[in-house]
Amino acid sequence: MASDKDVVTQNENAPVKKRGCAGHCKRFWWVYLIVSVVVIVLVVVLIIFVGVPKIAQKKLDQAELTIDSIIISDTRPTKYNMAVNSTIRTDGKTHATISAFTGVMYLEDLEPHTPFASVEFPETTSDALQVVNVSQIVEIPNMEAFTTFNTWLLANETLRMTIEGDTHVKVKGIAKKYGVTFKKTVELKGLNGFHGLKVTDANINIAAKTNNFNGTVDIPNASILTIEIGNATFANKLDGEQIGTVYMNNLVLNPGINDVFISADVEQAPVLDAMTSGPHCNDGIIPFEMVGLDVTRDGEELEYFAGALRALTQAVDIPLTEAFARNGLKLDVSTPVEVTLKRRSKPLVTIR
Ligand SMILES: *[C@@H]1O[C@H](CO)[C@@H](O)[C@H](O)[C@H]1NC(C)=O
Ligand SMILES: *[C@@H]1O[C@H](CO)[C@@H](O)[C@H](O)[C@H]1NC(C)=O
Ligand SMILES: *[C@@H]1O[C@H](CO)[C@@H](O)[C@H](O)[C@H]1NC(C)=O
Ligand SMILES: *[C@@H]1O[C@H](CO)[C@@H](O)[C@H](O)[C@H]1NC(C)=O
Ligand SMILES: *[C@@H]1O[C@H](CO)[C@@H](O)[C@H](O)[C@H]1NC(C)=O
Ligand SMILES: CC(=O)N[C@H]1CO[C@H](CO)[C@@H](O)[C@@H]1O
Repeated sequence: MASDKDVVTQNENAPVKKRGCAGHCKRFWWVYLIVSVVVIVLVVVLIIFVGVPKIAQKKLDQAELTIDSIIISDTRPTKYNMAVNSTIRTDGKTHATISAFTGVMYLEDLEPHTPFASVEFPETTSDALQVVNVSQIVEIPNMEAFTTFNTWLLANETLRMTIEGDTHVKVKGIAKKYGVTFKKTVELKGLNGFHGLKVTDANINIAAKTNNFNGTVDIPNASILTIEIGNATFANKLDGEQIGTVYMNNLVLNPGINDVFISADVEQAPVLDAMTSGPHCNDGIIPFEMVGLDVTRDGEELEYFAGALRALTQAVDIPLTEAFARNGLKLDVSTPVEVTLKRRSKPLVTIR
């Protein structure tokens, strides 16, 4: 290198003889040859060691990842099975192979970025459309991080998740593999606090103290996740006081509307009070609240779901007039309305 530089420098400093070029070129042809070879080698080396990796990284960054569905199943206290069906789209102009790699997942909008899962991604190519489906056991690397992910998934309308891992790209025609980073942030729809949840069927047994309520809840799942939760229990609250326990056994949330059977042990006195006096005696729709207590599966605690359900207070309005009527308790909900109307000088309407 040093001698080449010297030669070039000499050349630059040499007085410019415009007419004597032919002779000069003949004498120093070997200098030009060496300089040309060095330049070509440098350019090739730059392309291979700087250009191609940069292009490879850029191409990888431009690739688009779509998560089509995620299934969380076989949930155990410290591990579960995660299946992900995803698609990677590129412009399809490069021919390259991306090595298999371990990708970690974390919430993009929560610092510090703490992985809640680690997933093995298979080797892929840079074809315009790549389907990447994985299914594997995930050992929970950080319980708090996974609980937080579930909390956000449950509470938020959307959440951003990043998948990141170091891998290698092999470009067709070049033997060398280049180190690149796979990093994609996707926006997932969350369960939005079960927004839109409603009880479509309610049954009461006024003669019993336990297991005296059951019904069907429609739980909307706006997300693309299927989650096997297990046996979940909730505190049933009325005016902020716990008056019972709600059970949802073998709870699995699928994308779309989920009809879930619930049963409960509920203290009847506060409910009867609410049905016969106070602001809800008119319509018989009682505004309960549900807060997560526990989640178990085959008797084992699933802390990462329980923590998420405890963080959410879910309002549930339950129409109870018909359920009481079926028990022979005709709580004439129109009575208080009539009383109000009678107090006025002329009755306006009769609400039935
Ligand atoms: C991925 O697709 C396959 C085939 O349609 C299906 O059997 C599997 O359950 C899907 N996995 C997920 C995570 O949706
Ligand atoms: C991968 O998932 C897609 C849906 O996302 C499905 O259509 C395809 O059949 C799956 N392939 C395999 C091999 O599971
Ligand atoms: C998601 O919900 C959590 C609380 O449940 C909140 O602290 C966080 O800011 C939300 N994040 C986004 C991105 O909405
Ligand atoms: C629901 O409750 C009603 C009234 O107590 C009862 O007759 C019915 O058997 C219960 N349904 C189930 C599936 O337990
Ligand atoms: C839920 O509880 C019921 C009744 O105790 C039990 O039969 C069932 O196996 C439990 N389900 C799970 C997923 O643990
Ligand atoms: C009520 C609701 O949010 N339903 C959505 C549940 O998830 C499916 C598929 O992800 C959507 O199509 C529904 O609109």
